[in-house]
Amino acid sequence: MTDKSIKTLTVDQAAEEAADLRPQLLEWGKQYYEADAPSVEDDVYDRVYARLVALETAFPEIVTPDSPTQRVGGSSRSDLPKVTHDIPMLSLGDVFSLDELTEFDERLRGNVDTPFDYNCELKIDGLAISLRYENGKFVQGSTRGNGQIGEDITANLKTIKSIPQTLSRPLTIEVRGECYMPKAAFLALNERREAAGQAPFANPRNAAAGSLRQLDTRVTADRQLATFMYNVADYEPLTTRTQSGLLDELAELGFTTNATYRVAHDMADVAAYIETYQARRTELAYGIDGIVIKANELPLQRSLGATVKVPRWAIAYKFPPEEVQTRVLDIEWTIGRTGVVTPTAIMEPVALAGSTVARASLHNPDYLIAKDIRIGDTVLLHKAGDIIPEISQYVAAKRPAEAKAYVIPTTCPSCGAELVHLDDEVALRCINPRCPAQLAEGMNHFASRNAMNIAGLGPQIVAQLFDRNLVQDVADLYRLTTDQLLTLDKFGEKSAQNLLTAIDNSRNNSLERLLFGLGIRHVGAKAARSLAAAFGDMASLMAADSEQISAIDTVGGIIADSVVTYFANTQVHELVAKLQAVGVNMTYTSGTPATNSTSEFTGKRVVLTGKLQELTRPQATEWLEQHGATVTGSVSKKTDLLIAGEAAGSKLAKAQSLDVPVWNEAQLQAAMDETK
Ligand code: 3BD
Repeated sequence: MTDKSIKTLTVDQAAEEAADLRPQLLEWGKQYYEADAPSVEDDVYDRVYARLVALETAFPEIVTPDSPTQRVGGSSRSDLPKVTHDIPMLSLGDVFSLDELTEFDERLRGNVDTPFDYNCELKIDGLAISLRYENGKFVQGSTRGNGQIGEDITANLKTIKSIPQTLSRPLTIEVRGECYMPKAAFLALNERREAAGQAPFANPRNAAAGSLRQLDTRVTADRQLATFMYNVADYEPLTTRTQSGLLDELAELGFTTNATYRVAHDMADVAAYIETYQARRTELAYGIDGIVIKANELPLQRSLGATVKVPRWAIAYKFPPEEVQTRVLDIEWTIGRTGVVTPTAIMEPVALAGSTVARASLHNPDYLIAKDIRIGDTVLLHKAGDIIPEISQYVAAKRPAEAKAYVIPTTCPSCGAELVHLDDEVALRCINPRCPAQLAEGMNHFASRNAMNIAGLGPQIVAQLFDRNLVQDVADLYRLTTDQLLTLDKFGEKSAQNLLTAIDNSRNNSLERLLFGLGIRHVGAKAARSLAAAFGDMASLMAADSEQISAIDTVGGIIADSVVTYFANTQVHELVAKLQAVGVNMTYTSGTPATNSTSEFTGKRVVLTGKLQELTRPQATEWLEQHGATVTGSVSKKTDLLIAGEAAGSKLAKAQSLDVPVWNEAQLQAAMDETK
């Protein structure tokens, strides 16, 4: 579906469209609570939500009080239930220099009669969370929200390994800390997202926030989130009476705490701590944006109390952002799979926060114009979230006299077609379906892991295939010969053979991989699977109308319209015919039950947890689904079987508490052998 430009809509049309979108969004939001219910891809939700916001912004008179856009706080991406923090989660005052820090210290010492220590902690760049335990059992987890009211993210938090389900002592206690995404997990996640044609996250903090508000907790589980806990709502249940002791006691209870804390007697100690960790910052596996100092005695903290929002007994010292100057040599435009053209600043390479940086995204033309960055400019460069290079501004004093305002291209740098803004998008797009750069990106997506999974076919090879005119579309991949591949850079007999085998094997993929790989707008891996399972083969899907498609559970009108629009295109028909002619499978085979059409798994709800040794998760899932099981992400009363690998944690405990049968990996393998 191509959304109509909002400028051309009448109020009535906008109201009508908004009225269609709202129940869909509310339904998707609702599915989230029913932990086991699979729902739509996040980006689909986000796009539909964004469309509704755009409609309501253009026509404020059409906003209804029950619109999903009207929720308190506004920032929540779905209808997460609210949680009131009985003891509020405070904010933290911050300072940016040692002088200001010393002022804080002097003011505080002036108000306290006796000498006291500080506890110094790293300030983790994550999201504050609160975890409630009753008699040692994890019962509820929430975001900080505005400090008074947060959101219930219990189901998501239960997927995080460092959060204990059961404490080593049966305390009733509320523990607070930071949830974050390690740098390595963040980089790997963004790589996967880009390979799949999804927008990368701007920094680990956003990635962590997005991961905690997933509709599908299996996605959260995949995101490798971690936690450091550092506070309790009320220290009464603990035995310790110091902040440093509190960190030790939390660790004994089973929480992960950050081991780098240090007790400081005076400002010289604090300054030494700051110096140490400012220098080690880039070596740390997680982002930090400063340090926090806290009066170490808990009763002293209590007697000092808080002003409106911030405690009198603690302060954050924010690191000066590590910033360097470098020169912009060029602005490069890259074209994504969907035709979005993105500017990137190419700079003189500089060392910055642990790596050499030569490129920074300028995101879109509006951003570039707003920052007024010109070729030849000297710019200030820092790392957002400690990791993504970002230009903060140009240095006016160093602007060369001849530097001219950058002229945004009007034509595609790859194919020369005119660039356009669709709807009210900030993004600039090339809408030529034959644009080689887009075709190359489309081929990368086609080959990616969740699509046709052609190992070894990466962007560099794809670019060469197009450059040498060896391919024009994805069907041409299946006609490549060894001799042709031998003409590519660094290709020998062996690599050519491996790639041909990988391409050849992908012919037999089940239909959902092909559907996802085609890159139909709004059709993510999950929707592709539902479509393939419901229609069984490509021809049936192509013959279906929007109504038939949207009749499928979990496939909404937006996806249905998009599928119909896609298959209405004659070029698409030609491509499908060509794929068929080269022998690419067009039927759904994943869900076909084995020869003995019913098995002990038919209709069973199964959950996998822990680390499997012999099988991979996807293998186990695929086999179970082929044998009629539904594999879900979380254990509930409805779960029929939990399969627990090594180091199974909370899900195992929950299954045991609900009397859900539990198998180990060997038992699953035995069942697999039996049905062979
Ligand atoms: C950290 C408050 C106090 C308990 C209030 C002293 C502001 C986010 O590693 N201690 C830490 C860290 C954060 C903290 C406290 N200790 N508050 C702390 C913190 N080691 N990041 N924060 N927060 C947590 C916040 N978050 C969102 C919006 C406004 N404020």
